[in-house]
Amino acid sequence: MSSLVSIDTLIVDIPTIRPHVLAMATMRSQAMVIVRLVDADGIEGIGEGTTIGGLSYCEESPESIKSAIDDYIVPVLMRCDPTRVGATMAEIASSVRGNHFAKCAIETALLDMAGKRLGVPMSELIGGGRVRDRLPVGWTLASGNTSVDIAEGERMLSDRRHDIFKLKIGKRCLREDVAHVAAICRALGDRASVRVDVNQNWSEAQARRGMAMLQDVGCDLVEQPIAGDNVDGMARLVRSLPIPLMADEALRGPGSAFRLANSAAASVFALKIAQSGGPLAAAAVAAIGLSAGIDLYGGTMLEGGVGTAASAQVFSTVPNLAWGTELFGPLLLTEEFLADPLVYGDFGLTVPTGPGLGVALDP
Ligand code: MUC
Ligand code: MG
Repeated sequence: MSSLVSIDTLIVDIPTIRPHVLAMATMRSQAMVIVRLVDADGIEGIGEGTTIGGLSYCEESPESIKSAIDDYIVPVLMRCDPTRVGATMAEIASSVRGNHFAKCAIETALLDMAGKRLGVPMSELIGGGRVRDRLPVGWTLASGNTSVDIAEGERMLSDRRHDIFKLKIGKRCLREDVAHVAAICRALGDRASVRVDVNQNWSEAQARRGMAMLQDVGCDLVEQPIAGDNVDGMARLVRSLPIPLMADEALRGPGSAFRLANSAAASVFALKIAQSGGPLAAAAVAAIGLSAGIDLYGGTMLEGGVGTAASAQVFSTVPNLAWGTELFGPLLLTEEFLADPLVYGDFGLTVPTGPGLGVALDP
C-alpha cells in the first residue's frame, strides 16, 4: 500500500484585472484553495477548490474549504492508499458530508497523481477518455458598464480570443438589465453568441417577463434565472418559454442532475467540477444530461490554472458540448501561478497533453 508523506493546503489570493460585477458580489480578487499532495514515491498531485465572492455564491468559502481539508479530510487521507482514487474518495465521503469544493480539490490531486503514475493525461482516467484536444472558450463581460463591456468584447473578437459572451445581470432592475443586453447584442450579436447569467436573482414572475424580453433582443440563453432549489419553477419556465434555460446553482452533483432531468427543469446543464463534488461526479452529471437529451456547457467557478486544467481534462471527454465552455478563469487574474500558462487562442483553449493534469505549479 502506498501512502502520502505530505499534504499542503494554501489560499492563493490574486487581484482580478478589473472589477467583476455579479448579482451577488463584486470581485476584485479571487481566493483559490490549492492542494499539493506528495506520496512515498515522490509523486506529486495538485488540485484546486475555488468559489466566488466569499460566501455569497454558496455554502463553502475559501476558509471553509481549507478547514474542511485540513481538519477533516487530511486525517482520513492519511490512512488511505492514494493510488486507489475511488476507494479513497468513498472513505472521505463516509465521514465528510457535502463540502463539494473541498472534495474536488482532493480528488483532482489524486487523479493528477494517478495520471502521472500511469503516464497518461487525467482525461484518460475518465469515461472513455478524451474526444477533443481543444475547447471553445467564452468570456464574461461584467465590468458593470455597457460601453466598457462592448469595447472589451470588441477586443476579444479582434484578438480572436472569445466569440461567446456571458453577461452578468440580476443586480439592476429588469428594464435596465434588458437595455444593457440589447445594446451588447446590437453591437456584437452578429459576430458572437450573447448569453446572460442571473445567478438566481429573479423571482419566477420576473423571470417569465425577463426571459421573454431577452429572447426578443437576441440573447441566446438564460442561466439560473431563479433560485436553484425552485425546480418546479424552473420546469414551468422551460415549458412556457422557448429561450433555453441553463441550470447552474441548481446542479450539485449527479443526484440533483437526475432530479432536474426527471422534472425537465433545464434545457442546458452547466457542468462544474467543484459544484459537482469532483471531476468524476462532473463526468456523471454530463452522462445524465446527455442521456436525458439536455445540452451541455463547460462551466467555471473562476478557478485559476489548476482547477481550469482539471475542468478542461473532464470537458475534453464529453462527446457533445453544444454550448462550449467558459474556462477563462486564469485570464481574469493579474498573475499566473502555473510554471507554464495554459494556451489560449483562436477562440479556444488547448487541453494539456502531459501526464495527470498536464500543468505544474510555479514554485
Ligand atoms: C457563475 O455563476 O457561472 C462563471 C463565469 C463568471 O463570470 O462567473 C461564474 C460563475
Ligand atoms: Mg452561473
